[in-house]
Amino acid sequence: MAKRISLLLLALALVLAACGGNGGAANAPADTAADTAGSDSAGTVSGRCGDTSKLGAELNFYSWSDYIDPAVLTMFEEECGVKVIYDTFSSNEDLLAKLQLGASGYDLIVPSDYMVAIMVQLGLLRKLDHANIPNLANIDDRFRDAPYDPGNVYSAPYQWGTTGIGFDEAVTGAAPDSLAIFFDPAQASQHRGKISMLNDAREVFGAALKYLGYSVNSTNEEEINAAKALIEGTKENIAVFDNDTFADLLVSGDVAVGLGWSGDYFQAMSSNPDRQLGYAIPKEGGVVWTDNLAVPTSAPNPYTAEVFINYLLDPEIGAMISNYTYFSTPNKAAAEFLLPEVRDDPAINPPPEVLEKLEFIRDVGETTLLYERLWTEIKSQ
Ligand code: SPD
Repeated sequence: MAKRISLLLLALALVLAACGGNGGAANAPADTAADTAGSDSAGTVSGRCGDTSKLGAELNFYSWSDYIDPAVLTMFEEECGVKVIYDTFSSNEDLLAKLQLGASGYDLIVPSDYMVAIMVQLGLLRKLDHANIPNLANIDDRFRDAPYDPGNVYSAPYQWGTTGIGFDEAVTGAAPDSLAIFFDPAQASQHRGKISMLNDAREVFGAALKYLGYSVNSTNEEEINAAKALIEGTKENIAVFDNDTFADLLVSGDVAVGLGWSGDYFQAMSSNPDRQLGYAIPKEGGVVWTDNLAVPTSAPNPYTAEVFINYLLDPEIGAMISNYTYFSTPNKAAAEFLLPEVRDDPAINPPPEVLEKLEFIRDVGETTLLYERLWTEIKSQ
């Protein structure tokens, strides 16, 4: 269904492009930092492509796997003449490492909440020129003043979701609703070798901390060490720590239960309606997150990146993305174009009483090093 709507919108975009809506920019030079002011007086295009005379021929987009409807990339290329090269990373920490290595060539990246804060502090992100992103007006108020970037100075929210329990009820017998399935030895050992966990220190520590009744952002060494002991205690039950294929592993039957990101599990559930796959937000609470569009300081094509951000924040494009990823959209104006199954599922768009139990991962400053050291110890045992 989602794919059919994508194709329809793609066909519409091709017709508009053929009618001369926005000229292509395949021969336009790469834009420069000095070239990023709003529209010029001569050649302004009032459409989804900004001022095409300023667009680069290519845009290097560095994001998570399975995180956009590929039809959106084709549509942008057909409409605006910019080829989007989509490359993927697996974790915020991998993304940070890549940027810290120096000029990455990436024009647009997708860090999560706490990583935006870290990157801003390190001077790795460029301020956004809001004049080039009028669709920021489509963003729901609650995403406008996030503590990691008040006023969206450096970032625009892209998708949000939760971290929870994906399961195959045909194997688990009942729908698990507690983190005990991972951390209670009696329960976890029933699925020995059939459990997956995210390959992400803050996420896995966050789950263990929450199970113990602590904050996912604990900076208390005793609490963090107790969480470490819990993770070590269940390590023999874990088949794999993975951020990219955990939902596929559930589908293939290689794992029976996992800690993973909501939309990835929902994509798997939607593609396998005959299976008893499910997703639950842990009753103890857990992690809620927002991933954001941001332009690295070193981006070769910042203007093109901002035009593409604006394109992604278009209401119909925003809906196309969520209808494909099954993650939630922060784009209020997209709501009317969402598939009912995406818009109305309380596990995809949790009600306030569930959201209350969830926490955003925050930058914990120097304690980050402690989490990383303990994580390395856990992984290397
Ligand atoms: N397959 C796309 C997954 C995107 C998940 N990003 C969430 C990061 C939360 N820390």
